[in-house]
Amino acid sequence: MSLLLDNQFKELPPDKAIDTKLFLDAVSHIPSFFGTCVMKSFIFYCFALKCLLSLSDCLGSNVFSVIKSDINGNIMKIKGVYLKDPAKYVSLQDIVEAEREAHAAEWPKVGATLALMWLKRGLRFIQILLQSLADGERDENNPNLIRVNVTKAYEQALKKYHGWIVQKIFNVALHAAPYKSNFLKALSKGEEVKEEDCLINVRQFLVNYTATVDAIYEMYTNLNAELDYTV
Ligand code: 0SG
Repeated sequence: MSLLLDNQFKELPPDKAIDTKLFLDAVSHIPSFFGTCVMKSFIFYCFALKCLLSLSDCLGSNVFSVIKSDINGNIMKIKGVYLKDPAKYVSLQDIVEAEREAHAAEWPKVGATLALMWLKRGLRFIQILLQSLADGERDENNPNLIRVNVTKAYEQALKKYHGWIVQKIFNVALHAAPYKSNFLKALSKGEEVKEEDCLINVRQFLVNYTATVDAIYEMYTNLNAELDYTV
């Protein structure tokens, strides 16, 4: 069975309200994915770099754990607000609107509104990466690399929010991106699945996932909650 289809996002209702609990359940599986596929390949890359260049402390050895804890931190922050009053915060929009009322001076750079602002960018990155793979976009000279797909996702979802230093860190991480075959195998929970069969699951997963990410972006636009500062 596919890791993605085990953790599918739910279909949105007609008003596109995103149920907070269902959303938190679905995104909670994302950080653990770093332990299976991305981390393994990165640790191998750093080990090789270390051997080759005798680097005592590989520059990027912590990049994926930083990303993992960043995403985890976003999720925990939203969950923390939700658990204070689940009946009040049924949808993500309930949370963002309540914070707008409660923290008018700092909003939207505050609380779960800020956490969701960043989380949605990571989710968009994953969406564009998966969509690009599902669409068969590839480097014809290196068809088992996913760098073109990762770069496309980064440029469209994250780059404009990153200053020079973080963009350089991305370049290091890019070279540690797993091979497509390993990436798809991890999505299939380690099973040997034909690429096309795995991509069928990816396309299926993307239906509700994309609708959810789009709805969060739409909400931020409608509430004028988007910020474009860089880190
Ligand atoms: C398969 C190969 C994958 C390659 C992936 C490369 C991805 C890009 C690498 C870039 C490394 C980014 C590392 C982290 C950067 C963070 O600084 C930024 C900004 O983080 C926010 O900063 C926090 O998330 C906020 O936390 S909050 O919950 O408390 O609100 C807050 O701290 C904010 C600053 O606050 S403020 O100054 O405004 O007060 N984070 C990002 O850029 C998001 C990165 C997401 C990457 C997703 C990659 C997914 C890969 C999936 C692979 C399947």
